[in-house]
Amino acid sequence: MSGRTGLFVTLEGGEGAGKSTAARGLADLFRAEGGEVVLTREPGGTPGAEAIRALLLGDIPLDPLSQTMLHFAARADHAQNVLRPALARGAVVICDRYYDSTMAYQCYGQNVPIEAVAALIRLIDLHPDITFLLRLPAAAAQARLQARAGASDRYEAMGPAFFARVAAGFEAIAAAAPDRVAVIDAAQPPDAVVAAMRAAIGTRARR
Ligand code: T5A
Repeated sequence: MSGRTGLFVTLEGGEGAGKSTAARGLADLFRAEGGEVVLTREPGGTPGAEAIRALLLGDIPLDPLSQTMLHFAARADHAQNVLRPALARGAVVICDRYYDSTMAYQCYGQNVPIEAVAALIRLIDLHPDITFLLRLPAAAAQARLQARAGASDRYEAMGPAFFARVAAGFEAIAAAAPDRVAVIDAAQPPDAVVAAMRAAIGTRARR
């Protein structure tokens, strides 16, 4: 992207893998090193995208293709109004989920055609410098979510077969893009997860 000098980091994985915890830890680490850090999430990150998030995580029935288009509607607003400007300013941008989640949840999980999502990814045309796939066995993720009380959203309410397809999707994405996607053992303590991410970033050139 023209004028881009920042670093775009995304975190991916299943429910309860520890993405939000790790994203906060990584942001703290970069802030301590100096420079601007933007910590954001998808779906969400702008007022419009947060409104779409409420619809997506709510319980109004929505066809999977409709969900896909809503995820990209939110993403387009987020990319245009938060991600691109922050990267142009030279910020480190840490985003909790991005387009790999659409591939994993909507394509692998809900049978939306991969080519449809690939076309939308090309349309947005903003790619992470590095993506962390936080890998955690399903039983461990379930234990973490049960320990954290709260109501289930649209996706958390899906069954184990759905989550197995999503996990397989993330593994396929990582295998297909080893230069971009780094797999992290998310069963480690939070500090170790953050340290592993920071070490992986340290070996990659900033644009
Ligand atoms: N979605 C999203 C799509 O279907 N398509 C898309 O394109 C996109 C972008 C978003 C939902 O939308 C779907 C995917 C999601 O279902 P969300 O609330 O943002 O909803 O969902 P998650 O990203 O899954 O958020 P969670 O909070 O459920 O999981 P996290 O962020 O992976 O886990 P976190 O950090 O909140 O931690 C969970 C618990 O584990 C503990 C934490 O303290 C917390 O209690 N924990 C650890 N415990 C031990 N060791 C560690 N290393 C730990 N890390 C965290």
